[in-house]
Amino acid sequence: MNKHISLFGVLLFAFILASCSGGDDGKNRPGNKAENTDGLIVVGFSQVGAESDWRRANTRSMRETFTREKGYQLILKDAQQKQEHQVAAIRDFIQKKVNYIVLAPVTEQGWDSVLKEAKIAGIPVIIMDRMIRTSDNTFFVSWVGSDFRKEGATAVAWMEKTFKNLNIAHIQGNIGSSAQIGRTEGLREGVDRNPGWRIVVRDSGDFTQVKGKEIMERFLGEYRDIDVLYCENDNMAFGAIQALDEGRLPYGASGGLKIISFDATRAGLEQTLARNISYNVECNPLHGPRVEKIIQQLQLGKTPNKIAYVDETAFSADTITREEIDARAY
Ligand code: GYE
Repeated sequence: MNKHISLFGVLLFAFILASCSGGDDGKNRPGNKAENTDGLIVVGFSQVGAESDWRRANTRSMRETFTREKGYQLILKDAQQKQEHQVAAIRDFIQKKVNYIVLAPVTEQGWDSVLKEAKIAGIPVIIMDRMIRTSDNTFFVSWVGSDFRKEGATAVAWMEKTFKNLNIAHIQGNIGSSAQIGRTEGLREGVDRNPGWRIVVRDSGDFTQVKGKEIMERFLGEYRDIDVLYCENDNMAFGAIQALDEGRLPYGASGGLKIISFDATRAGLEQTLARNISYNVECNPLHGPRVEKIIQQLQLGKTPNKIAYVDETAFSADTITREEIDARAY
């Protein structure tokens, strides 16, 4: 009898163990020392592109973090701002049986099927920078990035301190990306609250300098009575500045049209110190060490935070200092 009980006990224990490791969560959190034949942890990284200074700093941060010396093999694929390239990259990572997939998604929607494939393959997915919308929250283990709506609200709070009546020109980032959605949402809330504010022209410049210039040229052809340009990243602001220079329209913190920008990259802050950009809201791209921390937690079988926002600040042309720019890591 005793023998039977203990045999039953062993079987039950084995069953519980098997069901724990076979569960969906177990698949997404290996908790093992997954590594390639050289003993390196293989990380497949699908990057949006190289559209901006922010993006290039983000790529650099990932490359500097995931080095062979530190025990990683980084496979980086640049999607040139195309979601279909990202989907293909993720499928390739699955085939290569990488240990982790890091995705910086170009847009929020459209990831369900490919992430399901990663989940079935048992490869944990970490989302970095922009967010995704999925039908199943277990398609990714963790996300780290910025609170884009808060960034928009920060810019709007500055506008509210400064202006009552406003004609606003709005250059948006990639439509459908979290950075665009949040920053646009922040502005929309400001316009809703302030009866004297009007958005007079709006278009998307895909976060690039070339498009920022093109759009600003067109705006100026249509409408010259603009008080504020709300520009959703530094590079598009650089393009807009070129167009303003060529169109000979006064702008800057000392008089004329005011430019608000996002990212606060070193080049963006130079333009802020020069008083060309009046207000620049920080967006921090140095996610490499943050993603590494998540991977290290997973390696130890720990559960990282599902969502982690980065702390950010903002810089005004009236208060920024040379020291702040020189201390900037990107
Ligand atoms: O603001 C922009 C880049 O997703 C936060 O993408 C990122 C944005 C950033 O191209 O410069």
